[in-house]
Amino acid sequence: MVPDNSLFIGGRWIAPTDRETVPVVNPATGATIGSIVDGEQSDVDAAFAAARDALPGWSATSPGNRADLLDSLADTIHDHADELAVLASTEIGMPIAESRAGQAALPEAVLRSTADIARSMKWEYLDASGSTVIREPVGVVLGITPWNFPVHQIVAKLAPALAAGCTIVLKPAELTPLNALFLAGLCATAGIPSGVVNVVTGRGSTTGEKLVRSTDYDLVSFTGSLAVGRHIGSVAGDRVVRATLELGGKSPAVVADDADLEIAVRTTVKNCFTNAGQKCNAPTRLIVPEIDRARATEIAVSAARDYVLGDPLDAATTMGPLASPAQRDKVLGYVAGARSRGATVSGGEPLHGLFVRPAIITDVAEDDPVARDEIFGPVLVILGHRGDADAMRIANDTPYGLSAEVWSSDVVRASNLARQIKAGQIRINGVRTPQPPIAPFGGYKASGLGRELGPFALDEYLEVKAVLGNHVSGEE
Ligand code: TXE
Repeated sequence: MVPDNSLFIGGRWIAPTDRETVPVVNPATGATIGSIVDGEQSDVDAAFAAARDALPGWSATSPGNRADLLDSLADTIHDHADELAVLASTEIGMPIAESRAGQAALPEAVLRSTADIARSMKWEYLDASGSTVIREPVGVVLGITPWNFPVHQIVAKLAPALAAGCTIVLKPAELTPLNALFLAGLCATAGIPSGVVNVVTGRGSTTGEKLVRSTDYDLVSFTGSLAVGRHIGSVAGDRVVRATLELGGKSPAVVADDADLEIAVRTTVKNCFTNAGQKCNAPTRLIVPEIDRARATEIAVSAARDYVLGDPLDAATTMGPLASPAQRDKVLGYVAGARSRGATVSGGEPLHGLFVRPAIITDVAEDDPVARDEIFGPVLVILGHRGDADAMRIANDTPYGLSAEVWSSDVVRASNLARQIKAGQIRINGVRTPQPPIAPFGGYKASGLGRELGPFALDEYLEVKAVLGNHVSGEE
């Protein structure tokens, strides 16, 4: 269903013959599983032209019809859930159970909930001032996505964009382009009109840069690193084009002194090590009462030792490889750095290929790089606090603000703590994955701009027009 070296533009597979190709590699085995073309300027122009041509027809379709097509795409994803999950595990190395939940079931749920939101939204209404308020699509969207949750991250952009009446050009990560192309095929199967969804593959520094520098889009929605997000945001800002940015995190899991330490620590380890820790909202800083730090470390170390690393397609595997040599080297570098600065490190050893044992690190300064930087790997840092106020200080002492977790046996206390944390999504007492499809997702501070999922996501893709004076003659 995914032809090699092809782009999906204007509802057709285009296979340019004069482009550089980039291999797609299974990180668990090192085997090449396909290849993609590095899209050139002419591909970029063709994709935006197709999206621009499709815009008038698609935006004129009624919100109800668009919602029906999103449901149809959800049905199609449901029918192909196994293929999507296997492809995600093969491209990124994610254990198959995680792929099924996050790369098939969650995208399906996001599409269905977005369709419901579109049906119940007030697209046009008369407000108290007598103005007619009209919601209109922003226009052509450029969506640039990373590799860590390849299907979900695309659908989190595609669903609200299409519901709003926008058309989209997608540039998936070069590590996981096959998922995006497969999804494009599913869009066609679901009956989404030609040109509404287009996929241009290629590397970030080449194809991505050409897409971002184009003047043919009206909104860019990016998920990825802070550095690239800053760059894309500045290009968009310069052109006064809307940008939504979903960037990194260094999320805290705060454990109050009345929490069940064992459950809190074990759940945090599990949440942190999903997808081998390559998760922007992973709780990577476990902040426990200082008096409990040694015990918390023991529990975490024992939980980390239970991980079974191996073939992501084997149901017994609980952790796959890291996604690329760059990710593995980054993780090993941080672990070695912490060790050299006197930290106590358990795990973190490289195994064969891109496999790395999960690491639990403690006895580090709060401003140590392992406690401050987004590592994006299976590394959990344990810090001690001296009461709720101190825990809040540590939790908020980060440039990021994507998510957080709070643990307390007193729900009122937990909820008070949640309100004090500057982050876009906070989970109390292990209310956990899967991400509810309508809970807003996005960051405070350097974690980004805007929100994905739920009604707020739709607003990102809509302009609001107020038409004042409803008298045909123009009289008062
Ligand atoms: O991300 P990039 P990478 C963080 C995480 C990870 C680090 C590097 O810390 O270790 O980023 O990962 C495209 N113009 N996150 O290098 O480079 C690129 O092709 C246009 C957190 O993979 O940000 C891909 O499609 N596009 C994060 C996408 O941007 C460009 C998820 C993301 O790649 C571009 C991923 C350019 N100049 C990484 N340069 C999260 N928030 O979940 C790159 N791209």
